[in-house]
Amino acid sequence: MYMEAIDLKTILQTVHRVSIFTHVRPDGDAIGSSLGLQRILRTNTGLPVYLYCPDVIPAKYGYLPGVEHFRRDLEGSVKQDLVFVLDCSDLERLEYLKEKLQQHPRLVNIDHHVTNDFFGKYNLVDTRAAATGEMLYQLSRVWGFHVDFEASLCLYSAIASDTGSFKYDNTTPETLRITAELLQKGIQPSLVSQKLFDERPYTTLALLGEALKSLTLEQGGKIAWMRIDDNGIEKCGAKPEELDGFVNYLRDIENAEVGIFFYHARAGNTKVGFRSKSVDVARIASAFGGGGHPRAAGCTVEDAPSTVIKMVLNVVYAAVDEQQRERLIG
Ligand SMILES: [Mn+2]
Repeated sequence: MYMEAIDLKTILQTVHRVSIFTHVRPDGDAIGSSLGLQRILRTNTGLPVYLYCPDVIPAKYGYLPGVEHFRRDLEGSVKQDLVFVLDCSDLERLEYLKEKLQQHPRLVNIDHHVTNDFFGKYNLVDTRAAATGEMLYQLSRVWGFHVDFEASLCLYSAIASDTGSFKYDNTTPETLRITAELLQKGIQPSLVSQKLFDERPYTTLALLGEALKSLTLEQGGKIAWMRIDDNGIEKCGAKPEELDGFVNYLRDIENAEVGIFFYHARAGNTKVGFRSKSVDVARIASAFGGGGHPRAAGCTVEDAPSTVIKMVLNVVYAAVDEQQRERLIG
């Protein structure tokens, strides 16, 4: 990482502009890293730094300084720029924005995903880093650049976001050492965690209340599920995207192995979200044409709502049964 960091510092002295790109459906690391790097480069080099993301930035990140700088379309040509692509395992993550970047002679790939395909001219990939924000702090150190309060708030938010508030296993001693240095700039951890994890619109809570009315436990509490439809969402004055994360409450129920959330859309399909503690739900979702990770997956099924629920529950019952059997044998 550091060899490349030194080359990059030299390149920074020869370019007139910098552009920073980050991925579609941006998360706290994508947004915080981009804003942090923009701030660090602006204050230490005086160069103009442009920020691009193919999606709208969710409103909850509005507290981050400079968040209004993100654009969805290119500002002029990026041919002569030094280009940073942050938190992306491959260029596909930039969707339509990737076109101007293929074969770019000064493309810098900074990322921490194990699946990174080294698409850059310069590749700073550290899979042990908890967040891209953590890598950027280290990079600023190597460059000898000052990280001010605003940049620290952005990088702290990036790290807090990707570590789930420092509670996932990617949180290393080095993560906490870097976080300690960021805190010294005057960050208020409670404010960041409130914005990133705790605060939600009133309508989201009303919607959760509505969905909870359908909460059902099956198979001795090993399966927990609930459902909602568009009428229920409208009744609460909420939007479908506010359902994000509801399925986690189901998995978090004591003794539940699998949580399933059904959203019946007016268009006639049902979006099914799965979370599990030990059952492979990616396999279940893929049986219905969906996919995901072993502990978090989803699919969309076109059938009558009650039929979808019955079909999905049957498959989950079988998977939970099979796992119980394996436990008894093993
Ligand atoms: Mn990340």
